[in-house]
Amino acid sequence: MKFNTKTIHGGQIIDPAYNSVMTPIYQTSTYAQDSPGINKGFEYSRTHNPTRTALQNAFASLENAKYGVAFSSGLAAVDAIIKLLKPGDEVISTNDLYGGTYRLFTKIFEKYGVKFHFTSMHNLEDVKLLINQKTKIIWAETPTNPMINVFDISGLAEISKSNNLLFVVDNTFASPYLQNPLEMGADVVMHSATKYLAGHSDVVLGALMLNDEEVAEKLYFTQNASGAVPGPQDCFLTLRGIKTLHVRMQRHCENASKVAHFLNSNQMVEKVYWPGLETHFNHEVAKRQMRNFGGMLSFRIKGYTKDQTIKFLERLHLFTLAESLGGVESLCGHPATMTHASIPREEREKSGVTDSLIRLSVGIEDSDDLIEDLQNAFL
Ligand code: P1T
Repeated sequence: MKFNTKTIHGGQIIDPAYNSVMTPIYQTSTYAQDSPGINKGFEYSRTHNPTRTALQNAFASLENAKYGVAFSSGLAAVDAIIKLLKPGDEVISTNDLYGGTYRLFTKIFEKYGVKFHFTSMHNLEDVKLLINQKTKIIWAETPTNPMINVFDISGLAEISKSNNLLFVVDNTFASPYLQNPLEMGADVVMHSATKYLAGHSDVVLGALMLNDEEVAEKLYFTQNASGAVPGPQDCFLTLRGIKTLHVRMQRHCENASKVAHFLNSNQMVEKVYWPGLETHFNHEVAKRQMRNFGGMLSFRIKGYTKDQTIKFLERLHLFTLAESLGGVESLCGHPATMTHASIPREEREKSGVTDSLIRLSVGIEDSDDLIEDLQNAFL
């Protein structure tokens, strides 16, 4: 089945109860049993829920994985992965990553004795140098949030394999439409399904996709034992969103390309970070491992201070100033004070997240209107 068909049918069955074409919202916490343990496979909705099962099957299908695991948020999915570890274990992570992931790693899991190393993954040798006996996981975001860096997934997978590590790729910014890390050697793919998968800024939800049965069992165990599960309504909305993923992503990419080229040709703009530009640091890697370049971009305006940058954001109208990304509507953000505020200034500036950085989630509106909105915000 091709990707554009999978978004609509992948892993889905006609619901057996009444042959409904759309998976119903099974809004129930529990299920009647004929006798203790004699039931139709569903006992309690933290453990299993038919709407969630349908969504998990869709997740697996999108990433060509055997298993899909749904969580109540992207961060709950990250949390379940790190809970595979024990005190003393170490993780090597990209130093340019979502601020909430950084906060979870450093403020929650470091307390339990897990150690995190943050590094740029441009140079694979830097990653190798951090590996020791205690290393268990390589954690990569690509493209990264918010610098839109791209890292060589196959190269990292090779390092991971030869050292017996678990290689996890946060594929949120690309979505499965643009790249499938499992096919490039990753062991687990993680998504904040809140973003492109659900696609309409109306759900918070997380996903893990993988092929290894033993790891999958552990993740399903954590899903039930820790209990960070999404409700059936949110599972339904995410399933519904996924059905148009390919159509939305195509337009996101087209619009982002137009916006990136517009900004890139503007005299006032210092730099645009979008992997489709030939000037992008890892344009060649992006061309090789992604099918297109995505709807996320960042940029900075020459000489702008923090105040001027924030004023620019306030002058935008169609781009709504808001956290999050990946919805049909365009959003803009100031990573230094919003999504990445929890990373100490010194740390975030090392990866380029300075006060002049602006992040755009380019939506699927008419690109002329989006460009006009940006044009009007330049003084
Ligand atoms: O918000 P949540 O569904 O818990 O997902 C967390 C998360 C994980 N990974 C990446 C790459 C992310 O971008 C996010 C969430 N990001 C935002 C809310 C944001 O505005 O960047």
